[in-house]
Amino acid sequence: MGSLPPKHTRDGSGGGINDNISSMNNTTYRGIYMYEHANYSGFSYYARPRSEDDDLTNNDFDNVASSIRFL
Ligand SMILES: [Ca+2]
Ligand SMILES: [Ca+2]
Repeated sequence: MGSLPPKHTRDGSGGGINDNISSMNNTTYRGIYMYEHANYSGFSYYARPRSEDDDLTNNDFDNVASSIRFL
């Protein structure tokens, strides 16, 4: 057949994520903040150390996170 389809490229500037996270699994012993916008701004979601959340829709944070900060 023809050529391969173009690869999907992620355009997250600064962090490598951009509105792609629907669940999280914090396997570290540090708290993690996820922020609505790049550069740690906007609405934030806090993940406790050693916690997981397989559904961020009920946190109003589905496909929202654009930056992450480890405490
Ligand atoms: Ca949740
Ligand atoms: Ca965002």
